[in-house]
Amino acid sequence: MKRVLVTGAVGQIGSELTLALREKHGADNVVAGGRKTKPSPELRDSGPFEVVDCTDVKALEETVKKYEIDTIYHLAAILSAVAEANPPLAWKVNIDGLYNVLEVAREHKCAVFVPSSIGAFGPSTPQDGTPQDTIQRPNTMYGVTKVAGELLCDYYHKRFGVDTRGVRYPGIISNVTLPGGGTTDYAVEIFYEAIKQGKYTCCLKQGTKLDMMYMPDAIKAALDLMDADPQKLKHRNAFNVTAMSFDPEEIAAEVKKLVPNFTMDYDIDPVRQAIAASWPNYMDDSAAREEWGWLPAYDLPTMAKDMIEVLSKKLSG
Ligand code: AKB
Repeated sequence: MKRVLVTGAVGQIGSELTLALREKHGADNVVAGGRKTKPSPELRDSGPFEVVDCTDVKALEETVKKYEIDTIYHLAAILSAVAEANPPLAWKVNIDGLYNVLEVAREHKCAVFVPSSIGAFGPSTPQDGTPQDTIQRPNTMYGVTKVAGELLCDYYHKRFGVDTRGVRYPGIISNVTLPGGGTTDYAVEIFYEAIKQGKYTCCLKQGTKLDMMYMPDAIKAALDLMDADPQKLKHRNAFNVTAMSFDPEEIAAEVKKLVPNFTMDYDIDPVRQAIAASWPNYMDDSAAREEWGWLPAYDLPTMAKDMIEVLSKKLSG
């Protein structure tokens, strides 16, 4: 049985991935590691919780030793819009924190899952059908940390034999924990506001297409890649994975089918708009499909239907 540590366990992906890992490996075998934010009662009561700050290598190593961890899902990260507002913090968490995790993994022979992002691409990357291996010259601090992180993970595998694996996540849409400080957050907020107010003000321009994915597929991607036969992996880190691509009008039209009185207007945030414009319209994820059988279950209509159903119940309580 695996002994797992999740960093960033109270975040958008971590809060749901930790529960899925507890289901898979047994609750006591999965340690939720969070910084200061309080865990939800579900996360706190369903298994071990430790205060883990990835920038504190000693505390990180203590937790790995205490629980005899053999696999780390390293989700602690600063997202794109916050990284533009605070580049030193982004460097500290996304680079120094990752370096600490990889060093501890090397020392204690842990496998590591590290998410990269569509943010690892930039304006000179081909934007339509973005290939797995292509130009990566991002012009954001988030992107710089993500490209460096991809390379660092490859390096630790080649140089030290650490079993590093990862995907390039698109925007993740979910209904348990809100994302914090990303460029794709609008695609989550739109559902909350549609139910609460019947209207939403979008910070991205019409026509800004981005890759997106519903949380159940994001979790499946992490679990499936970590279970994949290493012999079949030609790439290891930073697999392109996507499930759908849409722009603000397309998601608004889908929401309107389910909330007929819904309306959307625009108030463009120049920082987020510039970031979004530098990212792919849609990625080619055939390497992930070929090497480890990646196949998403949700598209825009099925995701939107589920989001509205789940959030209608949640927000009516
Ligand atoms: C962000 O918008 O910063 C993230 C991402 C796509 O990496 N959701």
